[in-house]
Amino acid sequence: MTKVIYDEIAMKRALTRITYEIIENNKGVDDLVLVGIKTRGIFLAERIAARIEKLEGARIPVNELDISVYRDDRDNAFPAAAQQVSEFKNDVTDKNVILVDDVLFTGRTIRAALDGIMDQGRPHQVRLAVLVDRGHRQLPIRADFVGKNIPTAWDEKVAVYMNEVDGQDRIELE
Ligand code: 3GP
Ligand code: 5GP
Ligand code: MG
Repeated sequence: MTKVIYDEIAMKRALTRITYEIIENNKGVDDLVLVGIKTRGIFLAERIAARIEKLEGARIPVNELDISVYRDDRDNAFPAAAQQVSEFKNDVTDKNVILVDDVLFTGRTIRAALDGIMDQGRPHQVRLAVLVDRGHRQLPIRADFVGKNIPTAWDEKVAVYMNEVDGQDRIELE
């Protein structure tokens, strides 16, 4: 059985609200840098940046982060030192970083992402924006900006579809 969490319109509204919250919480957009995690976090970060540009007239940089090198549970086929870490386009030192991902679950991805960010500079602050928080944290990590909190069973799955990769905007609980 699947349950629709967000249709296209509700997803738009959630992203617009999160964008307003980010601007208000940051007291403007000075020193803001967005970091999107791998596939869908990057598209979400780009959507937030587009909204900020509309509202504030400022183009906020979006950087891409692939956290697979930093995971604590990855298969250690290659030593971390030999793996390619792609550099951000922007320096994050002294910046207010907003880390963006689609789903927050155990928190291990975010812990790894923090390693990835710190490898590239020393931000003034890092805050987290996610579209869905599905619970089951295994680390002391929480999101600052949340689309929706969805209580889930451990083995349930939140399916996130985004236009950029899936041809539609929709979130379902499976
Ligand atoms: P994403 O790159 O768009 O975030 O982890 C690889 C992909 O699989 C991710 O896509 C993620 O959304 C999706 N995925 C779906 N269910 C799960 C899950 O339970 N755990 C993890 N790690 N990824 C999941
Ligand atoms: P965590 O590291 O917090 O356990 O999981 C977060 C990462 O795994 C996110 O990048 C997210 O994409 C993915 N993930 C975990 N659970 C789900 C889920 O139910 N649905 C989707 N779409 N992604 C998930
Ligand atoms: Mg993700």
